[in-house]
Amino acid sequence: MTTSGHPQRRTDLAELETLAVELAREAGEFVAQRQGGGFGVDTKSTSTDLVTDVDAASERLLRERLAARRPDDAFFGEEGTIADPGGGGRCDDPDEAITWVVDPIDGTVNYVYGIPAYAVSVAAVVGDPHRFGAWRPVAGAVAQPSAGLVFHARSGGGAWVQDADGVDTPLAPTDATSLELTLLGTGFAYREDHRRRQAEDLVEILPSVRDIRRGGSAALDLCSVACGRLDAYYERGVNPWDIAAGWLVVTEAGGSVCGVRSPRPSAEGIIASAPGVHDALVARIEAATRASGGGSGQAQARR
Ligand code: LIP
Repeated sequence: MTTSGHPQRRTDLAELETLAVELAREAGEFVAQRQGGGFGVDTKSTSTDLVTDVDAASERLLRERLAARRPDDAFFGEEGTIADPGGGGRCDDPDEAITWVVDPIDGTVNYVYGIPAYAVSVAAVVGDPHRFGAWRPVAGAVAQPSAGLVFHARSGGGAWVQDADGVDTPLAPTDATSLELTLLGTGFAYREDHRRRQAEDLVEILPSVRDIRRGGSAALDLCSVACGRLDAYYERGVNPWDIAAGWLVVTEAGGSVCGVRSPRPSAEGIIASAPGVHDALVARIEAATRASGGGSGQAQARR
């Protein structure tokens, strides 16, 4: 059993992981049943930043389940559900304060277009998830409903993918060591100025790697690095709900994760990769982003 060290409140990280798997799978099945059906679609930060009635309903479902099962924990959802029954005081101790950081549908544009590459991400984090650099995941799960899979991990417990029959298989990144042979996933923010700068970054990076893949879900891209479907992934302007669970799945699988010019993922972005290409990729991305004008200017909010 993986537990934190606090003598009074021994949080069982395995219990958090099991709960994350159960809820990610339930919410994943909930949204999959509704894809292709009639649902309302609205926009958020830009005309291309979509949210559906199903995103909101999935977040309500996850909030209800977690309020019942973990009533003292905080909640931070992409679609605006924020709860903090413990009254804040976020610290780095899993026994003091857990916040559930949730993306009820990651890859909403794919979901609306009927593309199967979307996910539900459920992560238990310590610290303050409203401030990049001030939090870290300790357990989490990413459901890929179209494949019946749930990727999951907890600190110190390794990373796994569970199939529709509940059978767990361990995850490992590729043994890539050459940047020129690196298959690199990426994504783009919604704001026009950020997208232009991100495209300028790619002009510098693309000639240095094998090829680029743009899947449309940060959570699935991170899990792809963890299981070797990608050698690496980076994206500028991500949000905590996009990456919280996938970040842990990568590191527990033996992959490497950092931010852009920071040791932890930040509003500037996230870089995740097989360990053999990490240093070369980080150097390449940081050189490219300096050439294109530095940071994506991301406040931690919808991009
Ligand atoms: C998505 C991210 C993806 C990014 C997309 C979108 P959403 O999250 O997971 O990496 O490139 O533009 O932001 O908005 O579907 O939850």
